[in-house]
Amino acid sequence: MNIQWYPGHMTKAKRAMQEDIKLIDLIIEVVDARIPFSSRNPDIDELGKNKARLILLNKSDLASETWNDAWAAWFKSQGFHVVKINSKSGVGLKQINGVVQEACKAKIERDRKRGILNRPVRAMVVGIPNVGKSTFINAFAGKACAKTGNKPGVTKGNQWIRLNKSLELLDTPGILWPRFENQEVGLRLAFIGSINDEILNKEELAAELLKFMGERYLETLKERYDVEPGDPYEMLGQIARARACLLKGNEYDYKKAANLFLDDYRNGRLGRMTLEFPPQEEKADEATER
Ligand SMILES: Nc1nc2c(ncn2[C@@H]2O[C@H](COP(=O)(O)OP(=O)(O)OP(=O)(O)O)[C@@H](O)[C@H]2O)c(=O)[nH]1
Ligand SMILES: [Mg+2]
Repeated sequence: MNIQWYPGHMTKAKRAMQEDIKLIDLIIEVVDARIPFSSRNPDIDELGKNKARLILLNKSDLASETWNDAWAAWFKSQGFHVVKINSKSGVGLKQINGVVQEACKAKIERDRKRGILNRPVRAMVVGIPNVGKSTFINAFAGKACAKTGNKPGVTKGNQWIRLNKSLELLDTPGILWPRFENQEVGLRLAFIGSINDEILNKEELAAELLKFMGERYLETLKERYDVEPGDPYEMLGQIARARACLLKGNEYDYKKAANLFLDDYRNGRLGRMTLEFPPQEEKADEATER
């Protein structure tokens, strides 16, 4: 399966971000803790050069805690400020104000020297589609200011949200990049729901996720769907059987089983599952957490 999704609205959104970057002190990059590498848009480094940087490991409730910590340590070692959060429950949000002040220390000091008092930090919240940028902003603001939804492409344009006297946030539409250098990246983005489902073959996608999980998280599959390791399409058939996804004549409904399985994964019903690991530590641990 060759995955590519770069609709026109993303080109426009990127241009709008390039315009607004002049006003910005800090880039807050929201990534999905299940795929912290693949959910980073390489264009953001270019866009954000010379800006203070903060990475939010969001949806940390859907990824393994051990790996969340390993990723946080890795990003720190690369010079980023990092906070792991769950925007749905609010876990982790309290730390953010302090980290923002720390990340913007140089700017605050510069302002002070010029006699500018209390100019708010302006932060642009960026990331690929569906990682939870708008949910984070709402949770952090304590009220629903930005539209959210469990599909990619919900936010359509840039929107300023004045949080308080010391911080203003700019919500932006999720953007991808024109060509995935590696198809594994495209697949993982599709697994977590950052690619428009309408352009995907869901059965093939489910088979790919089953292939991966069969290697790393087989116990989970056995427990939930009574699946035996083997050919991914056979495994999908076993899910159809376990979940009574049947067509007329009792044939397996692979499409329905694929949708059900992907939906279970995306919503964390299979437990906390990290899909990629920081460099060096790839082989170190096989742990799953439920
Ligand atoms: N489990 C879990 N779900 C989350 C979390 N944060 C956001 N979500 C869900 O993820 C989905 C996408 O959230 P949005 O805030 O609309 O994502 P976005 O990044 O603004 O997406 P676009 O505007 O489309 O780019 C929603 O269904 C949220 O409820 C989290 O920390 N944990
Ligand atoms: Mg949004």
